[in-house]
Amino acid sequence: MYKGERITVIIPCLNEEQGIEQVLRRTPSFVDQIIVVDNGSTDRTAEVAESLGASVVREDVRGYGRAYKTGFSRATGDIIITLDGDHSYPPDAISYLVEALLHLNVDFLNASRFPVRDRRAMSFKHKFGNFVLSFVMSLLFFRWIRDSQSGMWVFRRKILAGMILESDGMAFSEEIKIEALLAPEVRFEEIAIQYSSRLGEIKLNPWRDGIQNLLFLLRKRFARGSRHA
Ligand SMILES: Nc1nc2c(ncn2[C@@H]2O[C@H](COP(=O)(O)OP(=O)(O)O)[C@@H](O)[C@H]2O)c(=O)[nH]1
Ligand SMILES: [Mg+2]
Repeated sequence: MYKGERITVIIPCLNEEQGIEQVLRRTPSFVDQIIVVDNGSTDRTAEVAESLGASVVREDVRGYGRAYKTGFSRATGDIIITLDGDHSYPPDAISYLVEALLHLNVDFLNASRFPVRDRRAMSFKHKFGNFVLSFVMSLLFFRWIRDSQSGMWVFRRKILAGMILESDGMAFSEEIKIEALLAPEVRFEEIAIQYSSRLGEIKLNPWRDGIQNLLFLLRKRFARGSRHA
């Protein structure tokens, strides 16, 4: 509980036994519910997460977006915070982000990884790809967004009811931000966090996921753009 608000943390994991341990050890004690969505891991992710007090939900259908949708269906908090299980996003920033959500009086706060302060955290190729995706999203949706691919968001659970979330893959990250931006009643802000190098093996396939995310943006804009109009 934080200032009267129930807090749920959701972490999608595909073979993150190393990272999830660090993430859970550093998650603040005011968090009421921690959901680890185990996306068919073959390592000790589920055991480690359970032993550190998380509720582990298994989702056998692979996919980052799919894992989140399963996690959301179990969440009971007023405020939801998401992050990767690889310890690249800072669990220490959870209190700062929740405080900022309340202080700024917004409904969706995107934690931006840029500018990246730790040189080892992101390659030039990834920075460039992220820039292109964020730039295109900004142009298509008429709102400057610095980090369309960030996996750390803080938002009021009630806003999910008005969202149409179709992506089961990596494009889920941009989709939830687009849905938040398009809803007139949802106040959206972005705030900087420190991003660091992940533990364990990367699951992202930069070319495949980058191109898919770009195509997804275009489809979302032109196939569904008039929905909120
Ligand atoms: N790519 C991918 N990631 C998944 C899946 N299920 C859960 N994840 C988790 O989603 C998070 C993001 O993946 P990651 O490799 O860190 O991608 P990046 O942060 O964009 O470089 C990690 O915590 C993964 O373990 C899945 O099916 N595919
Ligand atoms: Mg990651």
